[in-house]
Amino acid sequence: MSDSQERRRIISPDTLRGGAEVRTPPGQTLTAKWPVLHYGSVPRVDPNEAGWTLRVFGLCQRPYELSYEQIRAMPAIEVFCDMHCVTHWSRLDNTFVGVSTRELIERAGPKAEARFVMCHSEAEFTVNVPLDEFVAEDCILAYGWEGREITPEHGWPLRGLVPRLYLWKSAKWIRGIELRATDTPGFWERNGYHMHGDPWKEERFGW
Ligand SMILES: Nc1nc2c(c(=O)[nH]1)N[C@H]1C(S)=C(S)[C@@H](COP(=O)(O)O)O[C@H]1N2
Ligand SMILES: [Mo]
Repeated sequence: MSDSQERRRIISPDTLRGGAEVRTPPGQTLTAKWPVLHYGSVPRVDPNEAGWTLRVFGLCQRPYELSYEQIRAMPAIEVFCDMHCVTHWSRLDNTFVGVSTRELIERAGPKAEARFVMCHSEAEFTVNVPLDEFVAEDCILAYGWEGREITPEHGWPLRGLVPRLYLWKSAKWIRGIELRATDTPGFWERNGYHMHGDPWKEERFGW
């Protein structure tokens, strides 16, 4: 990872709500461990293989692809945030490292009609997020957690991180970001999860 002294550090606003109790959304229980949850098996990903790219496409002026090397050469951002899973666990005080979603999106020149993103991952996993929330300051594509590389089961080489929504909105093994005019359900949303997923409103299931 690059020199930590040069990193911009972002504090996710939900961490500033108060003590642990106040910071824990309704219906959640705190855990010190970080559970692993996903559909299917952990994909084997070699990001330095020729075929691996992160693709930004859809409703934009300049769709593009980046190699993993190019992503790791971008300015690294540190995000301090809490994680809230729809299965009722929350983990406070996490420090992730990665690259700014806002920077990635701006580089593509989104068209005025673009209002949502669909994140695309390995094994055809998808997740939908409103564009304005996806480019929030505390959203990154992450490769580090607590001073180490994120493990493959948590989404290495690259995972989305949208701290203000339930953790299912944070796509592990991400490979693409699609800009869209309309909101379409992703993988878990098609299986009954909420289209938005705000933990403070308990937007767990149903549309
Ligand atoms: N690619 C992919 N990303 C995914 C999922 C998945 O099934 N596939 N599940 C989501 C769900 S439901 C949760 S709760 C979080 C869990 O992240 P973690 O295993 O790192 O705790 O990943 C999210 N990202
Ligand atoms: Mo989940």
